[in-house]
Amino acid sequence: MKIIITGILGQDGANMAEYILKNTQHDIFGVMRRSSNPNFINCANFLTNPRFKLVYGDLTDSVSIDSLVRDIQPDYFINFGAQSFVGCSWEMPLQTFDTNATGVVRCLEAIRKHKKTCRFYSAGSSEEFGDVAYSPQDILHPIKPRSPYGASKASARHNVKVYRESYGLYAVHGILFNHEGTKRGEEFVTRKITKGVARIIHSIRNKKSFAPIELGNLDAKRDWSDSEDFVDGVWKMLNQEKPKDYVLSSNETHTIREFINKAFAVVNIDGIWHGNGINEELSLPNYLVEEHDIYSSVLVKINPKFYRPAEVDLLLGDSNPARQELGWQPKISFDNLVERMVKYDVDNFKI
Ligand code: NAP
Ligand code: F7E
Repeated sequence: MKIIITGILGQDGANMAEYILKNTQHDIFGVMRRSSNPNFINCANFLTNPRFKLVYGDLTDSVSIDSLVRDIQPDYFINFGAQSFVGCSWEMPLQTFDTNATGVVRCLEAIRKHKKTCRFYSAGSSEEFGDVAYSPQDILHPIKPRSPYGASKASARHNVKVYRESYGLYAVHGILFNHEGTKRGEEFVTRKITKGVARIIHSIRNKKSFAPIELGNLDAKRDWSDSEDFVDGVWKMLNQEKPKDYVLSSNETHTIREFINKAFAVVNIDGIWHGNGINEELSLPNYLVEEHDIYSSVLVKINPKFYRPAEVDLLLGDSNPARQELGWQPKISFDNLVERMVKYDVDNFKI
Protein backbone atom coordinates (compact mmCIF):
# COMPACT_ATOMS: atom_id res chain seq x y z
CA MET A 1 0.00 0.00 0.00
CA LYS A 2 1.12 3.57 -0.69
CA ILE A 3 0.32 6.44 1.64
CA ILE A 4 0.67 10.16 0.99
CA ILE A 5 1.10 12.28 4.15
CA THR A 6 1.12 16.07 3.83
CA GLY A 7 2.62 18.21 6.61
CA ILE A 8 5.38 15.63 7.09
CA LEU A 9 7.78 18.11 8.74
CA GLY A 10 5.10 19.07 11.29
CA GLN A 11 4.05 17.36 14.51
CA ASP A 12 1.22 15.05 13.38
CA GLY A 13 2.67 14.22 9.95
CA ALA A 14 5.91 12.99 11.54
CA ASN A 15 4.11 11.07 14.33
CA MET A 16 1.78 9.47 11.75
CA ALA A 17 4.75 8.37 9.62
CA GLU A 18 6.46 6.82 12.67
CA TYR A 19 3.22 5.04 13.61
CA ILE A 20 2.63 3.60 10.10
CA LEU A 21 6.25 2.53 9.62
CA LYS A 22 6.12 0.75 12.97
CA ASN A 23 2.69 -0.90 12.69
CA THR A 24 2.32 -1.71 8.96
CA GLN A 25 4.40 -2.62 5.90
CA HIS A 26 3.08 0.33 3.84
CA ASP A 27 5.26 2.83 1.95
CA ILE A 28 5.05 6.52 2.80
CA PHE A 29 5.39 9.54 0.54
CA GLY A 30 5.91 12.51 2.87
CA VAL A 31 4.98 15.83 1.28
CA MET A 32 6.94 18.97 2.13
CA ARG A 33 6.60 22.38 0.55
CA ARG A 34 9.64 24.06 -0.90
CA SER A 35 11.53 26.08 1.70
CA SER A 36 14.93 27.78 1.60
CA ASN A 37 15.79 26.35 5.02
CA PRO A 38 13.65 23.30 5.87
CA ASN A 39 13.70 21.85 9.38
CA PHE A 40 13.82 18.02 9.42
CA ILE A 41 14.08 17.61 13.20
CA ASN A 42 10.67 15.90 13.56
CA CYS A 43 11.57 13.36 10.84
CA ALA A 44 14.98 12.33 12.20
CA ASN A 45 13.78 8.81 13.13
CA PHE A 46 12.62 7.82 9.63
CA LEU A 47 14.24 10.06 6.98
CA THR A 48 16.52 7.25 5.82
CA ASN A 49 13.95 4.44 6.15
CA PRO A 50 13.76 2.65 2.75
CA ARG A 51 9.94 2.67 2.98
CA PHE A 52 9.91 6.46 3.28
CA LYS A 53 10.31 9.01 0.48
CA LEU A 54 10.20 12.81 0.64
CA VAL A 55 8.35 14.54 -2.20
CA TYR A 56 7.59 18.18 -2.95
CA GLY A 57 4.02 19.47 -2.99
CA ASP A 58 2.03 22.48 -1.86
CA LEU A 59 -1.63 22.55 -0.90
CA THR A 60 -1.97 25.97 -2.55
CA ASP A 61 -0.72 24.55 -5.86
CA SER A 62 -3.31 22.43 -7.67
CA VAL A 63 -0.76 21.15 -10.19
CA SER A 64 1.46 19.63 -7.50
CA ILE A 65 -1.41 17.94 -5.63
CA ASP A 66 -2.92 16.60 -8.85
CA SER A 67 0.44 15.24 -10.07
CA LEU A 68 1.20 13.55 -6.75
CA VAL A 69 -2.08 11.60 -6.78
CA ARG A 70 -1.84 10.81 -10.50
CA ASP A 71 1.75 9.56 -10.30
CA ILE A 72 1.80 7.82 -6.89
CA GLN A 73 -1.71 6.26 -7.10
CA PRO A 74 -1.98 6.24 -3.27
CA ASP A 75 -4.23 3.95 -1.22
CA TYR A 76 -4.44 6.53 1.59
CA PHE A 77 -4.01 10.33 1.52
CA ILE A 78 -3.57 11.80 5.03
CA ASN A 79 -3.77 15.59 4.88
CA PHE A 80 -2.04 17.07 7.92
CA GLY A 81 -0.63 20.05 5.98
CA ALA A 82 -2.11 23.37 7.10
CA GLN A 83 -1.55 26.91 8.26
CA SER A 84 -2.22 25.50 11.72
CA PHE A 85 -1.59 28.50 13.98
CA VAL A 86 -4.88 30.12 15.03
CA GLY A 87 -3.16 33.28 16.30
CA CYS A 88 -1.67 34.03 12.87
CA SER A 89 -4.85 33.34 10.93
CA TRP A 90 -6.17 36.90 11.43
CA GLU A 91 -2.98 38.24 9.85
CA MET A 92 -3.11 35.80 6.91
CA PRO A 93 -6.81 34.98 6.38
CA LEU A 94 -6.54 34.31 2.65
CA GLN A 95 -3.43 32.14 2.85
CA THR A 96 -5.09 30.27 5.74
CA PHE A 97 -8.25 29.66 3.72
CA ASP A 98 -6.38 28.74 0.54
CA THR A 99 -4.23 26.16 2.35
CA ASN A 100 -6.77 24.74 4.82
CA ALA A 101 -10.05 24.89 2.89
CA THR A 102 -9.34 25.18 -0.86
CA GLY A 103 -6.33 22.90 -0.33
CA VAL A 104 -8.68 20.14 0.86
CA VAL A 105 -10.82 20.55 -2.27
CA ARG A 106 -7.63 20.25 -4.36
CA CYS A 107 -6.88 16.93 -2.65
CA LEU A 108 -10.45 15.66 -3.04
CA GLU A 109 -10.54 16.64 -6.72
CA ALA A 110 -7.23 14.90 -7.42
CA ILE A 111 -8.52 11.73 -5.70
CA ARG A 112 -11.85 11.90 -7.58
CA LYS A 113 -10.04 12.21 -10.91
CA HIS A 114 -7.12 9.80 -10.49
CA LYS A 115 -7.74 7.27 -7.68
CA LYS A 116 -11.34 7.09 -6.44
CA THR A 117 -10.61 4.22 -4.06
CA CYS A 118 -7.97 6.22 -2.15
CA ARG A 119 -9.03 6.83 1.47
CA PHE A 120 -8.74 10.50 2.51
CA TYR A 121 -8.23 12.01 5.98
CA SER A 122 -9.03 15.69 6.56
CA ALA A 123 -7.60 17.24 9.74
CA GLY A 124 -10.61 18.87 11.36
CA SER A 125 -10.40 20.86 14.57
CA SER A 126 -12.28 21.68 17.75
CA GLU A 127 -11.73 25.31 16.67
CA GLU A 128 -14.72 24.72 14.38
CA PHE A 129 -16.90 24.71 17.54
CA GLY A 130 -15.66 28.19 18.59
CA ASP A 131 -17.93 29.95 21.10
CA VAL A 132 -19.36 26.68 22.23
CA ALA A 133 -23.07 26.09 22.75
CA TYR A 134 -22.68 23.25 25.28
CA SER A 135 -20.12 21.04 27.00
CA PRO A 136 -18.73 18.55 26.38
CA GLN A 137 -18.64 19.11 22.61
CA ASP A 138 -19.50 16.07 20.49
CA ILE A 139 -19.62 15.50 16.74
CA LEU A 140 -23.13 17.02 16.56
CA HIS A 141 -22.07 20.32 18.13
CA PRO A 142 -22.94 23.30 15.86
CA ILE A 143 -20.16 24.89 13.81
CA LYS A 144 -19.46 28.34 15.34
CA PRO A 145 -15.84 29.28 14.50
CA ARG A 146 -14.18 32.32 16.11
CA SER A 147 -11.13 32.69 13.85
CA PRO A 148 -10.25 32.56 10.15
CA TYR A 149 -8.51 29.27 11.02
CA GLY A 150 -11.68 27.77 12.55
CA ALA A 151 -13.73 28.97 9.57
CA SER A 152 -11.27 27.42 7.10
CA LYS A 153 -11.52 24.03 8.85
CA ALA A 154 -15.33 24.26 8.92
CA SER A 155 -15.31 24.82 5.17
CA ALA A 156 -13.06 21.79 4.67
CA ARG A 157 -15.52 19.75 6.71
CA HIS A 158 -18.45 20.71 4.44
CA ASN A 159 -16.48 19.80 1.32
CA VAL A 160 -15.45 16.41 2.69
CA LYS A 161 -19.14 15.64 3.26
CA VAL A 162 -20.05 16.87 -0.22
CA TYR A 163 -17.40 14.71 -1.94
CA ARG A 164 -18.29 11.70 0.19
CA GLU A 165 -21.99 11.96 -0.69
CA SER A 166 -21.59 13.06 -4.32
CA TYR A 167 -18.85 10.70 -5.47
CA GLY A 168 -18.85 7.93 -2.86
CA LEU A 169 -15.28 8.72 -1.75
CA TYR A 170 -13.98 7.25 1.51
CA ALA A 171 -13.27 10.64 3.08
CA VAL A 172 -13.33 11.45 6.81
CA HIS A 173 -12.93 14.73 8.66
CA GLY A 174 -11.82 13.93 12.23
CA ILE A 175 -12.52 16.62 14.83
CA LEU A 176 -9.37 16.67 16.92
CA PHE A 177 -9.05 18.66 20.12
CA ASN A 178 -5.65 20.15 21.04
CA HIS A 179 -2.80 17.66 20.94
CA GLU A 180 0.80 18.31 21.80
CA GLY A 181 4.12 16.60 22.44
CA THR A 182 7.86 16.94 21.97
CA LYS A 183 7.44 17.70 18.25
CA ARG A 184 5.01 20.58 18.89
CA GLY A 185 5.72 23.92 17.16
CA GLU A 186 7.28 26.47 19.50
CA GLU A 187 4.66 29.23 19.11
CA PHE A 188 1.83 27.05 20.51
CA VAL A 189 1.19 27.82 24.16
CA THR A 190 2.17 24.42 25.64
CA ARG A 191 5.57 24.24 23.94
CA LYS A 192 6.17 27.94 24.57
CA ILE A 193 5.68 27.23 28.28
CA THR A 194 7.79 24.04 28.40
CA LYS A 195 10.65 25.67 26.44
CA GLY A 196 10.38 28.68 28.77
CA VAL A 197 10.52 26.47 31.88
CA ALA A 198 13.64 24.76 30.48
CA ARG A 199 15.34 28.13 29.81
CA ILE A 200 14.48 29.45 33.29
CA ILE A 201 15.56 26.36 35.23
CA HIS A 202 18.91 26.33 33.40
CA SER A 203 19.42 29.99 34.36
CA ILE A 204 18.49 29.33 37.99
CA ARG A 205 20.83 26.34 38.21
CA ASN A 206 23.64 28.50 36.77
CA LYS A 207 22.81 31.46 39.07
CA LYS A 208 22.00 33.68 36.08
CA SER A 209 19.18 36.18 35.72
CA PHE A 210 16.35 35.31 33.33
CA ALA A 211 13.49 36.98 31.45
CA PRO A 212 9.92 35.86 32.23
CA ILE A 213 7.77 33.84 29.82
CA GLU A 214 5.38 36.34 28.21
CA LEU A 215 1.87 35.04 27.55
CA GLY A 216 -1.65 36.25 26.69
CA ASN A 217 -4.97 34.92 28.02
CA LEU A 218 -4.35 32.51 30.92
CA ASP A 219 -8.06 31.86 31.54
CA ALA A 220 -8.71 29.97 28.29
CA LYS A 221 -9.48 26.29 28.85
CA ARG A 222 -8.25 23.57 26.53
CA ASP A 223 -8.71 19.80 26.19
CA TRP A 224 -5.09 18.68 25.71
CA SER A 225 -3.85 15.24 24.64
CA ASP A 226 -0.69 13.72 23.18
CA SER A 227 -0.30 13.65 19.38
CA GLU A 228 1.09 10.09 19.51
CA ASP A 229 -2.25 8.86 20.92
CA PHE A 230 -4.17 10.77 18.24
CA VAL A 231 -2.40 9.34 15.18
CA ASP A 232 -3.63 5.91 16.32
CA GLY A 233 -7.20 7.29 16.38
CA VAL A 234 -6.73 8.83 12.92
CA TRP A 235 -5.53 5.48 11.52
CA LYS A 236 -8.56 3.74 13.07
CA MET A 237 -10.87 6.35 11.49
CA LEU A 238 -9.30 5.60 8.12
CA ASN A 239 -9.83 1.86 8.46
CA GLN A 240 -13.51 1.54 9.27
CA GLU A 241 -15.86 -0.39 7.03
CA LYS A 242 -17.64 2.84 6.07
CA PRO A 243 -16.36 6.41 6.47
CA LYS A 244 -17.63 8.18 9.59
CA ASP A 245 -16.31 11.29 11.38
CA TYR A 246 -15.32 11.16 15.06
CA VAL A 247 -14.13 13.50 17.82
CA LEU A 248 -10.76 12.70 19.47
CA SER A 249 -10.19 14.34 22.85
CA SER A 250 -9.03 13.66 26.41
CA ASN A 251 -12.48 14.52 27.84
CA GLU A 252 -10.77 16.85 30.40
CA THR A 253 -10.24 20.59 30.34
CA HIS A 254 -7.54 22.74 31.98
CA THR A 255 -6.71 26.44 32.00
CA ILE A 256 -3.41 27.76 30.62
CA ARG A 257 -2.60 28.71 34.25
CA GLU A 258 -2.97 25.06 35.33
CA PHE A 259 -0.60 23.98 32.53
CA ILE A 260 1.94 26.56 33.75
CA ASN A 261 1.68 25.36 37.37
CA LYS A 262 2.17 21.71 36.33
CA ALA A 263 5.10 22.57 34.06
CA PHE A 264 7.00 24.45 36.81
CA ALA A 265 6.15 21.71 39.32
CA VAL A 266 8.06 19.21 37.11
CA VAL A 267 11.25 21.17 37.93
CA ASN A 268 10.21 21.57 41.59
CA ILE A 269 9.21 25.21 41.37
CA ASP A 270 6.05 26.14 43.18
CA GLY A 271 5.49 29.69 41.92
CA ILE A 272 3.30 32.36 43.54
CA TRP A 273 0.56 34.09 41.52
CA HIS A 274 -0.26 37.72 42.22
CA GLY A 275 -1.97 40.67 40.48
CA ASN A 276 -4.92 40.63 38.09
CA GLY A 277 -5.57 41.06 34.38
CA ILE A 278 -2.56 42.41 32.48
CA ASN A 279 -0.75 42.85 35.83
CA GLU A 280 -0.95 39.19 36.75
CA GLU A 281 2.45 37.57 37.36
CA LEU A 282 3.93 34.31 38.57
CA SER A 283 6.99 34.72 40.79
CA LEU A 284 9.62 32.54 42.40
CA PRO A 285 9.09 32.16 46.14
CA ASN A 286 11.60 34.27 48.14
CA TYR A 287 13.37 31.26 49.64
CA LEU A 288 14.31 30.05 46.12
CA VAL A 289 15.55 33.51 45.10
CA GLU A 290 17.80 33.57 48.18
CA GLU A 291 18.85 29.93 47.93
CA HIS A 292 20.00 30.36 44.32
CA ASP A 293 21.38 33.87 44.81
CA ILE A 294 19.73 35.33 41.71
CA TYR A 295 18.21 38.73 40.90
CA SER A 296 15.28 37.73 38.66
CA SER A 297 12.13 36.42 40.22
CA VAL A 298 9.28 36.85 37.69
CA LEU A 299 8.58 33.56 35.92
CA VAL A 300 5.51 34.53 33.87
CA LYS A 301 4.03 37.88 32.91
CA ILE A 302 1.24 39.04 30.62
CA ASN A 303 1.96 40.64 27.26
CA PRO A 304 -1.31 41.84 25.65
CA LYS A 305 0.18 41.32 22.19
CA PHE A 306 -0.64 37.62 22.68
CA TYR A 307 -4.34 38.30 23.19
CA ARG A 308 -6.48 37.32 20.19
CA PRO A 309 -9.13 39.46 18.44
CA ALA A 310 -11.66 36.77 19.44
CA GLU A 311 -11.00 33.94 21.87
CA VAL A 312 -12.30 30.39 22.18
CA ASP A 313 -12.80 30.40 25.96
CA LEU A 314 -13.58 26.75 26.61
CA LEU A 315 -12.96 23.48 24.81
CA LEU A 316 -13.95 20.14 26.30
CA GLY A 317 -14.47 17.15 24.03
CA ASP A 318 -16.61 14.04 24.15
CA SER A 319 -14.65 11.26 22.45
CA ASN A 320 -16.73 8.40 23.91
CA PRO A 321 -18.11 7.32 20.49
CA ALA A 322 -14.52 6.93 19.14
CA ARG A 323 -13.55 4.94 22.25
CA GLN A 324 -16.59 2.66 22.01
CA GLU A 325 -16.97 2.24 18.23
CA LEU A 326 -13.35 2.42 17.03
CA GLY A 327 -11.83 0.83 20.14
CA TRP A 328 -9.52 3.85 20.45
CA GLN A 329 -7.98 4.41 23.87
CA PRO A 330 -5.56 7.24 24.69
CA LYS A 331 -2.60 6.21 26.89
CA ILE A 332 -1.01 9.51 27.91
CA SER A 333 -2.66 11.56 30.67
CA PHE A 334 -2.49 15.34 31.02
CA ASP A 335 0.12 15.04 33.81
CA ASN A 336 2.25 12.62 31.73
CA LEU A 337 2.05 14.94 28.74
CA VAL A 338 3.27 17.99 30.66
CA GLU A 339 6.03 15.97 32.33
CA ARG A 340 7.24 14.48 29.04
CA MET A 341 7.36 17.87 27.32
CA VAL A 342 9.15 19.63 30.20
CA LYS A 343 11.71 16.85 30.70
CA TYR A 344 12.43 16.69 26.97
CA ASP A 345 12.97 20.47 26.77
CA VAL A 346 15.12 20.56 29.92
CA ASP A 347 17.28 17.65 28.67
CA ASN A 348 17.66 19.13 25.17
CA PHE A 349 18.11 22.75 26.24
CA LYS A 350 20.59 24.78 24.17
CA ILE A 351 21.45 28.45 24.73
P1 NAP B 1 2.04 21.66 12.27
O1 NAP B 1 3.05 21.06 13.18
O2 NAP B 1 1.95 23.14 12.14
O3 NAP B 1 2.28 21.03 10.82
C1 NAP B 1 1.64 21.53 9.68
C2 NAP B 1 2.50 21.23 8.47
O4 NAP B 1 1.80 21.70 7.30
C3 NAP B 1 3.87 21.91 8.47
O5 NAP B 1 4.87 20.94 8.29
C4 NAP B 1 3.79 22.86 7.29
O6 NAP B 1 4.97 22.96 6.54
C5 NAP B 1 2.75 22.21 6.41
N1 NAP B 1 2.15 23.16 5.48
C6 NAP B 1 1.78 24.45 5.74
N2 NAP B 1 1.32 25.03 4.62
C7 NAP B 1 1.40 24.10 3.64
C8 NAP B 1 1.09 24.11 2.27
N3 NAP B 1 0.60 25.20 1.67
N4 NAP B 1 1.32 23.00 1.54
C9 NAP B 1 1.82 21.87 2.13
N5 NAP B 1 2.15 21.80 3.44
C10 NAP B 1 1.93 22.91 4.19
O7 NAP B 1 0.56 21.15 12.65
P2 NAP B 1 0.12 19.84 13.45
O8 NAP B 1 -0.05 20.20 14.88
O9 NAP B 1 0.97 18.73 13.05
O10 NAP B 1 -1.35 19.64 12.88
C11 NAP B 1 -1.60 18.77 11.79
C12 NAP B 1 -2.98 19.08 11.22
O11 NAP B 1 -3.98 18.88 12.21
C13 NAP B 1 -3.16 20.50 10.73
O12 NAP B 1 -4.04 20.46 9.63
C14 NAP B 1 -3.83 21.19 11.89
O13 NAP B 1 -4.57 22.31 11.44
C15 NAP B 1 -4.71 20.07 12.39
N6 NAP B 1 -5.05 20.11 13.81
C16 NAP B 1 -4.09 20.18 14.74
C17 NAP B 1 -4.41 20.15 16.08
C18 NAP B 1 -3.37 20.20 17.17
O14 NAP B 1 -3.72 20.46 18.32
N7 NAP B 1 -2.13 19.92 16.87
C19 NAP B 1 -5.77 20.04 16.46
C20 NAP B 1 -6.73 19.94 15.46
C21 NAP B 1 -6.37 19.97 14.14
P3 NAP B 1 6.26 23.79 7.05
O15 NAP B 1 6.98 22.83 7.95
O16 NAP B 1 6.94 24.07 5.76
O17 NAP B 1 5.74 25.00 7.76
O1 F7E C 1 -3.45 28.45 22.10
C1 F7E C 1 -3.85 30.92 24.78
C2 F7E C 1 -4.54 31.21 23.47
O2 F7E C 1 -1.99 28.56 20.09
C3 F7E C 1 -4.14 27.83 23.15
C4 F7E C 1 -3.82 24.40 17.14
O3 F7E C 1 -3.14 23.16 17.12
O4 F7E C 1 -5.43 23.62 18.74
C5 F7E C 1 -4.44 24.61 18.51
O5 F7E C 1 -5.02 25.90 18.53
C6 F7E C 1 -4.70 28.89 24.08
C7 F7E C 1 -5.48 30.01 23.38
O6 F7E C 1 -3.58 26.60 20.42
C8 F7E C 1 -0.58 32.44 24.62
O7 F7E C 1 -5.18 32.47 23.49
C9 F7E C 1 -2.24 32.42 25.99
O8 F7E C 1 -6.63 30.27 24.11
O9 F7E C 1 -1.59 26.75 21.80
P1 F7E C 1 -2.54 27.60 21.08
P2 F7E C 1 -5.06 26.80 19.86
O10 F7E C 1 -5.32 28.18 19.44
O11 F7E C 1 -6.00 26.19 20.85
C10 F7E C 1 -6.51 23.61 17.80
C11 F7E C 1 -7.45 22.49 18.19
C12 F7E C 1 -6.05 23.56 16.39
O12 F7E C 1 -6.72 23.03 15.53
C13 F7E C 1 -4.87 24.41 16.04
O13 F7E C 1 -4.24 23.96 14.83
O14 F7E C 1 -3.62 29.53 24.75
N1 F7E C 1 -2.57 31.64 24.95
N2 F7E C 1 -1.03 32.93 25.80
C14 F7E C 1 -1.57 31.61 24.08
N3 F7E C 1 -1.41 30.96 22.92
C15 F7E C 1 -0.24 31.11 22.26
N4 F7E C 1 -0.04 30.45 21.12
N5 F7E C 1 0.76 31.94 22.76
C16 F7E C 1 0.64 32.61 23.92
O15 F7E C 1 1.53 33.35 24.32
